Amino acid sequence: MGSLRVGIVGLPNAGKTTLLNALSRAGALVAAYPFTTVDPNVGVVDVPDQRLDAIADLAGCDRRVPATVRFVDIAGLVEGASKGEGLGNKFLAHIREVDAVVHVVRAFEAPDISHVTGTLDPVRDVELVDTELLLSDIEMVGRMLQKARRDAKGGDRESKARADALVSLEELVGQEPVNRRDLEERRLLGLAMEAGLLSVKPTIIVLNVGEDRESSDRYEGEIRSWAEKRDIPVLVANAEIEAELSELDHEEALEFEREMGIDEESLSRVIRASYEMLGLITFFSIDSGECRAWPVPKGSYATYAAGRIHTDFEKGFVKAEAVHYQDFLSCGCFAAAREEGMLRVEGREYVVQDGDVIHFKFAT
Ligand SMILES: Nc1nc2c(ncn2[C@@H]2O[C@H](COP(=O)(O)OP(=O)(O)O)[C@@H](O)[C@H]2O)c(=O)[nH]1
Ligand SMILES: [Mg+2]
Repeated sequence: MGSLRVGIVGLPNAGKTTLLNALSRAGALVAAYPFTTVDPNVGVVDVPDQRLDAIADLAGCDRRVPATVRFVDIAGLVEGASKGEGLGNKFLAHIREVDAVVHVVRAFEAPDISHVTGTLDPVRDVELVDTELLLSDIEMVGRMLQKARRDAKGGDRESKARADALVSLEELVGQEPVNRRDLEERRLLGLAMEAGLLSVKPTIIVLNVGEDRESSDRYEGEIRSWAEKRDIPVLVANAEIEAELSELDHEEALEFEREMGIDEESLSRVIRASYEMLGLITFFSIDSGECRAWPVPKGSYATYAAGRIHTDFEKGFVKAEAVHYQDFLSCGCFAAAREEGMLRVEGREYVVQDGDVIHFKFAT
């Protein structure tokens, strides 16, 4: 699942890079596992999960491998990006490739850090970015429509149907805000996905607040009422402080958080929300002293899950022995779970559930 990615977008100086740095280190801090940076713009971030520790403690595993989310810092969005301003086209190409979006919005005051739009106004900023993405989508659908019309000229029925569908999609994308439900109802979601429409990608907003509580609360209220109408979740973080905190050791960080009255969960929430946005659930494996959390898309079959661990597991799949982690915790081990009738024997098409602890049997 290493290929699923969350793109971090936002205006320059909104705090994207700061957030990515904080996330990368925070993930490592929470799970005490080294993060890997593939390139400076990409952070592979551990997903904090207390279930992993609980299972590993009980099973006596020394090694714990959490699930990860890959975040990509996508710089270069400015007003006019859809017309190729700034890094516009390059930016838009990168963001089309991600599976979900974290939109960082600046809500911190800092006279020395310039603001591209002049003044602090999170709702205006979020709308500006939103508009660029929308314009770019409209252009994208327009181009696809032109091509479909050309193809349809020959009288080809499929191309004609495609052109008709694109006309409907164009209408829908033109009226903000588009949502997945509308698209699904009108059977246009597949086409929207093919186009990589930005306005349809699962999105959360991270409001990057400063230290002044009063103005933070005000901005938060404004952003929330904007986002609510669009079904976009809002999370609040102070990226700069989080980045500084992530350089301290765990005890120091806790102390500092208490003093500052900071919500220690803010980064974990961003990571978890991103994970869920990607449509991922977690199953666990225990093997030779290693307990591992595996991300799979919701609705995955047991055979697919097996293949995550090893291609041999998928090819030679015989059965999956599964126990929900709560039952695993109450029984203490696989053998006890089997005795108490908690261990389920599942076949190839078993739909893996979030929190399953699974042992695969396979033949070579
Ligand atoms: N005061 C304050 N400064 C911040 C905060 N977040 C980021 N910055 C600073 O703002 C500048 C731009 O941040 P950066 O992460 O590079 O923004 P990007 O352009 O969106 O990647 C840097 O100097 C950061 O240290 C914050 O929450 N509070
Ligand atoms: Mg940056």
